[in-house]
This record gives sequence, structure tokens and C-alpha cells, in this order.
Amino acid sequence: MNNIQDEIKKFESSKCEENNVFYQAMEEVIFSIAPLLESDEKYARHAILDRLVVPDRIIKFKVTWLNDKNEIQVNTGYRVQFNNALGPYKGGLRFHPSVNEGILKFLGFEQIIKNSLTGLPIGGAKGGSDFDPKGKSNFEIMKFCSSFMVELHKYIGSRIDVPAGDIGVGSREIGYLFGEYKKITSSYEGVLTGKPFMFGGSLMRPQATGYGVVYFTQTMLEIEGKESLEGKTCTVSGAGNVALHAIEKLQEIGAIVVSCTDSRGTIHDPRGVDLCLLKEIKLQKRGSLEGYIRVYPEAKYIPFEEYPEGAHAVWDIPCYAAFPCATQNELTDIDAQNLIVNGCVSVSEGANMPSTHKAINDFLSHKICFAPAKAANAGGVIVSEFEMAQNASMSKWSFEKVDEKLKLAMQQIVKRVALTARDYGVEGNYVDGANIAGFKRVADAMIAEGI
Ligand code: NDP
Ligand code: 2IT
Repeated sequence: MNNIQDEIKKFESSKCEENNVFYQAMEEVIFSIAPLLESDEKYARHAILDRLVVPDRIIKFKVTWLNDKNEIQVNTGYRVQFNNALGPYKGGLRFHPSVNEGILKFLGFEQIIKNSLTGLPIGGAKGGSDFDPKGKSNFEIMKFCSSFMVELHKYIGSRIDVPAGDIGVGSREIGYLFGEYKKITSSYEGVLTGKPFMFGGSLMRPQATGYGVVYFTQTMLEIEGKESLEGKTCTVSGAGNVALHAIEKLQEIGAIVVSCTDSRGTIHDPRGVDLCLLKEIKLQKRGSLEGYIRVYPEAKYIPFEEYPEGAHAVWDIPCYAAFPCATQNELTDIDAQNLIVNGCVSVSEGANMPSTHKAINDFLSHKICFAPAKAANAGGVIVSEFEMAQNASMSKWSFEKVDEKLKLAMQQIVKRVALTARDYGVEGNYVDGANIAGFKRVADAMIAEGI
């Protein structure tokens, strides 16, 4: 391996639009780990970077299924098995029309470093399909999931690769996928996590990512000598699994959450959002957030198209702490400037890579406490690993036990990241701290395992 600039040049020359988000994720890691690579030549000698940025394999397959009108539908399915140096491939499945190989490579790459940071024995992977679950009946979801698993089952297993949920994939989809896996293989094993509780799911898996982001933020604010979240105004984006559970925990600890978003618009309710109503609209009815203002006409609904290009209404609301929990690149440099000008003290990423590169640089240069996704949203995969442990030992842990272990794991990640940043001369920079600590563990395992 040559120097960092050569590495970047090499990746630049092979860039294509589909891979933009993958390069964004990769470049961030490469820049962060430069001091580690310079201080220890073994990583170059073992060509770790060259080996780490190429997935072990990418599985791509056709998914054919029948809709409710008995018409044949065709989608593409993927599984990117990125790296299993630390344990079985592990990472979610995303069902969304935007899914392509580049998005799954970015998510799989982030997952390697995230899973490494947890200190648990799990490798990195991601998968999914361009299938759009919106507007589909339960039967259509079931038929799609069955067809998807007819192909995917060949490549997964409780000690091989253990998929879970992500955007568009929750316990309903995991249930159908598990049912089909069991039918094909006759094996009742913990091959997927995020299962419904009644057949092997862990208590608290649905809450884990959202709660974990809040636990991370509490510890980070304490370490950085900032005021706690209690009584503070917080903004959250998204209105799915991660966002709603982040809101739930924030409200439980006494913060006032004044916003959420979905793919069409933003709700701003200065008195604090009504979480029960949000759950009814988004989880039960799977509807649009616009329904919120029919119940609370004094709240504001701002459709996305009504906001200037490149900016988002949710990040223009004054807050103490911001929690982007929807999707990648949903927080731009314009949004970062708005948050900074409005006095925001901390930004914690619940979604994967929600902040653009420029936005992150703005936060870091203004000394905003910035919790990067691969550290802050690790709660989901941590409880997934707890689910694997429960399945393997045929046991069930109580809600309190899982919650306690999750809290401890998140606190340990914050400390690991903060200490690593300090050791490498970038105190307070949790981006570099997370990338260096996550990279180092997986790189050392790769060296010990040989080529
Ligand atoms: P869900 O499908 O439950 O929810 C996604 C939410 O984000 C929905 O409200 C959706 O709106 C909204 N959304 C999706 N795309 C956009 C967009 N382009 N602009 C604005 N809003 C959008 O997914 P999750 O909550 O599980 O995932 C959210 C993020 O968290 C993702 O980045 C995911 O990778 C990450 N993550 C998830 C984990 C998990 O355990 N589930 C673990 C760690 C990270 P609508 O309702 O209109 O579709
Ligand atoms: O991005 C993520 O960490 C997830 N979607 C959860 C992965 C998992 O295996 O639980």
C-alpha cells in the first residue's frame, strides 16, 4: 500500500455515481486513520486498507413475486458480505426503491467499523432490495419476503451471516423472512435478528438503536462537560424505528422533542410532539405525518418542497441537541450552519451517515459535540448480538437485563472513542476516535488471521 493520497487517487479514478456514498464513507475513514497508518507500518505491510475496502463477496439476485392482482413483479436483491474477521457477517436489510450496490457497499463498510467498535464478535455486511414496501398489502410483503429468502437462504446461517432490519424492514418483514428460511432449511436457528419476541426475538431490539443514541449522547455530554439533556429542546428527524424510539427515551429523561420528519415533510410542534399519535400514524397506519396537524392544528407541517434546495426545515429549528435519524446525507452544510447559528450544542447521528462531509467539518470546527453514526447508533446491532447469544443458549433475557447491558455497552463505546481521540492527538473529535478504534480492532484481527 502507498501513502494516503495515492489511495484516495486510486479510489477517485474508479468513481461512479452509484458509488458516491460508498466513497464518502470510505474517504472519511481513510483520512481519520492516517495517523495510525503512519505510526505503525504493519498495516501497510499487510495491505490492510486495500483488503478492507473490497467486500469479500457481493451476492446479487432476481426476486420474482406475485402482487395481489396476480401480476408478476421483478426486483433485485443483494447481500454484501464485507468482512468476517471478527465474527459472522452481520448487518441489516434495507427495502427501499433507492437501494443499489453503492448504497449497500457504503452501509456494509460502515457496519464493519461499527461492529468492531462494539467489541463483540461480529463482522460487517448489509443487504436489501429496491422493493418498495409502501402501499403494499401484508400478503404482498409476505410474498416478496418469501421469494427474497428463496435465494438469500443459500448464503446465510447463524454462524455465517445474520441479517437484521434497516429502512423498510422491521419485525413483520423479519418474521416472514424467518418463516421462509425455516420452511426451506427445516432449521430453527437464530439466522436473523429483530425477530418478533414470540419466536426468538430479544426484548428491547425494537427500542435498541433509538435508546442507544440517547445513552451515547448522555455520556458524551457528561465527558465533554456540557449540561444534560433534561429540560432541553431537542430536534429529531425521521419517524421510523430509530426516530420514534429516540423520541421515546428523550421524553422519558425529560427532554422536549419538538420535531420529526418523514419522506414528505416535517412536523414542528413547539410544545413537544405527541409520541402516541406519531406511533399510530407511522407504525400502525403507515401513513403520512401530515395527519398530525389534523389532530394538532397549532403544530406546523412543512412539506419538503416548500423549503429551499439543500436545506431542511427540521435543522432550522433552534435546539440544544439534534438527532438525525432518517437517512444518509439528510443534514447538509447549510443545515449545519443553521444549527450552529441557532446555538445547538450537540449532534448525534441515529441514521447511517446522515451528515454530509462538509456538515461534519463545520460541527467539528465549531466544537459542537458530534456523535458519528458508527458509534452512536451501534445500539441496534449490539442488541442483535444479544439476540444471537440468547438464541444460541436457548434463553430469554429480561427487558431490564438487556437495557442495562445496552447502556453499559454504549457508555463503553463513548469512552473507547474519546480515549482513542485523545491518544491520537485529536481530543474531542469522535469521528477520528471512532474510525481509528474501529479500524484497529478489525485490522489487527485480519493480520492475525493471515491472507
Ligand atoms: P424505518 O424504515 O423504520 O424509518 C425510516 C424513516 O425515515 C421513515 O420515517 C421514512 O419516511 C424516513 N425517510 C426515509 N427516507 C427518507 C428521506 N429520503 N428523507 C426523509 N425521510 C426519509 O427505518 P429505521 O428507523 O430503521 O432507519 C432509519 C435510519 O437508521 C437509517 O439510516 C438506518 O440505516 C439507520 N439504522 C437503523 C437501525 C435499526 O436497528 N433499524 C440500526 C442503526 C441504524 P417514510 O415514513 O415517509 O418512509
Ligand atoms: O445499521 C445497522 O446497524 C442496522 N441496521 C442494524 C444491524 C443489525 O444487524 O442489527
